[in-house]
Amino acid sequence: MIRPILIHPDPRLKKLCDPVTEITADLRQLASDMLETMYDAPGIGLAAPQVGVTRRILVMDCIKDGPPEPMVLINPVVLWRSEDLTVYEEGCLSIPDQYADVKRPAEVTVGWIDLDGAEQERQFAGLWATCVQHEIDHLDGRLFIDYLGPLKRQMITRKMEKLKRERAREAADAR
Ligand code: K2U
Ligand code: ZN
Repeated sequence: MIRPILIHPDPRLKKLCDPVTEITADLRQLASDMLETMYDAPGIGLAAPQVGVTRRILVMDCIKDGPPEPMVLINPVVLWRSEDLTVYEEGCLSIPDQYADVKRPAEVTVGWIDLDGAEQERQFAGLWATCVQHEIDHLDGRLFIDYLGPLKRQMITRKMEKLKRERAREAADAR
């Protein structure tokens, strides 16, 4: 099912998420819900804390045109980062309609456990590299605005607080 995406500021988005210790039916349902929620947003990545679950699992599908390539990464770890950096104008489903340039290593090698419990390792480049680093940051309670200067971060946070007040008022009026 599609789950609501938390909007910044929210303490659950700043938490260091807990490692997954067992792959259960509930975890599989969470992964399925996260993929459904990501495609619906639409987005190309989503981390569990964004749907209020502070556990180390993320989903990704950075394929634009062509058959979808959904990935589920459990307890992901960055094993290697390139020296080269790239800048990408990032957004975040938890910080809607705000974009800023973020500099990150151009390529990363990530190790993780898949839904079958098997260990995986892959080197990512391009948008996949940006996305996987953005999502792993979520598992460490880090948002792309944490890479910005304090004034720009504060301006974006103020906008999100206003948005949340407006959404709360709309919800109250709808009742
Ligand atoms: O984690 C999220 O909030 C989903 C992010 C993932 C992402 C952020 C920046 C750069 C790459 C991935 C996005 O909101 S998904 C939306 C999107 C779509 C196409 C390109 C970039 C971002
Ligand atoms: Zn995000």
